[in-house]
Amino acid sequence: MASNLPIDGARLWDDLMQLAAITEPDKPYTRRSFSPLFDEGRAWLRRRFEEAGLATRIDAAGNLIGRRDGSDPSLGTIMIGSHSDTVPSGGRFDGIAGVLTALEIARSLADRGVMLRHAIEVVDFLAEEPSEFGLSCIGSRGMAGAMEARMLGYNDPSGEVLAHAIDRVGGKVSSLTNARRSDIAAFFELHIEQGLVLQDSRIDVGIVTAIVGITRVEIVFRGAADHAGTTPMHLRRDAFTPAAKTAVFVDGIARELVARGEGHFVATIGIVSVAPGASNVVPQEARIVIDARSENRTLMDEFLARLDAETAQFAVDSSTERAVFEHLSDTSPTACDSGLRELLRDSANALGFSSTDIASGAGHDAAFVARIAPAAMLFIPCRDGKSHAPEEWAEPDALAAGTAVIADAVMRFDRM
Ligand code: HGY
Ligand code: MN
Ligand code: MN
Ligand code: MN
Repeated sequence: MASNLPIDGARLWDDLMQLAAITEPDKPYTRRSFSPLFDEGRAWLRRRFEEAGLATRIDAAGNLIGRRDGSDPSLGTIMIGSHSDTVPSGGRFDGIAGVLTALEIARSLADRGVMLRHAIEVVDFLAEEPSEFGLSCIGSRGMAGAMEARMLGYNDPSGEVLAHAIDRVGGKVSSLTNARRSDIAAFFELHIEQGLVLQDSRIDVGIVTAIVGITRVEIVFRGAADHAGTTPMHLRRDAFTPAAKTAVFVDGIARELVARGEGHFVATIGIVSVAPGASNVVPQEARIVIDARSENRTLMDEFLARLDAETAQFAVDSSTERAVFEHLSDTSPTACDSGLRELLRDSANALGFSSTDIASGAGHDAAFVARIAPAAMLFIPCRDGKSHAPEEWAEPDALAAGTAVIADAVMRFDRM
């Protein structure tokens, strides 16, 4: 039996388009974490949270949280949320769909004067996308007590240190050590699928089984700047050569691991920089960041070991130095809570929506929240599986349907 918490799909859609419009005008849709546009988006969200009667704050990890107390404080908190930052030239749904559907649920409760037994919190997690500091899921990592001291020392190209940036957006790094939450009874995150399964199978919602493990490795090769015209090939210490060999190696080993059929494996080199960066200067330094993902930890460990061995050899072969080989971050595969998945399935059925189990090849804040609370994710279809690009699109009805399913599951959980 559906719990019938009506969702105002038009209000939700209007909010989404308004927040999405806060973007770098010449690179839609870009609202990078820690940027002035991110702050503008946060200010917009905070106003919306407050209009919905939520007690709003920024926690020590820099997460924006809106809270509506429950009737029984002993029962803890039902948390719903996602992130409002984007990748460069990203889309209008990745992240903010999950924040705004959470807000819509809180608003629907407020509109009807419904007080749940649990408190409910709407969350915009800080910097879910890999930030300019090289780290992703900064806010959820902090909330889960998983922020390592070394990470707070990471800096961005401007030289700002992450600890300073978190404080700058309202966090309090000095209190991070006791930021780990223990009161969250359940966490739900709605997200676009960022894949083709739901669209191709014409299924309304995806109930996420597990979230892929992600390891990001930074490698810097250092050689010697030389004249491109007068330096003979055998005398060069070209830093880009080992970097280029690494790119070919990573592509090859990823395909080899996939061919074994022991689970999902992907590897991407999305960041490449060369210094000094002139066509007539032999590169002195080359920096790459590798993003590798798998739900099979053994495959990941083999990849990392071979990457270490091969790139060390590439440096020797090109008379350069592998100056940096650092695991910027490393998360293992995360299973979503089976009880909450069951609730989502019951809610989808009760509301007449088709559903399927689905694994997530994308990383999400839920993977960190799962370290401190039962966590579940609901996917809605996105057109042609496209995401991390301006063409990203989801239908208003799909957004409303996903919100209704989570709202129903929240009401069911609250009554358990
Ligand atoms: O990169 C990811 O998987 C997510 O979109 N942050
Ligand atoms: Mn993303
Ligand atoms: Mn996302
Ligand atoms: Mn996420």
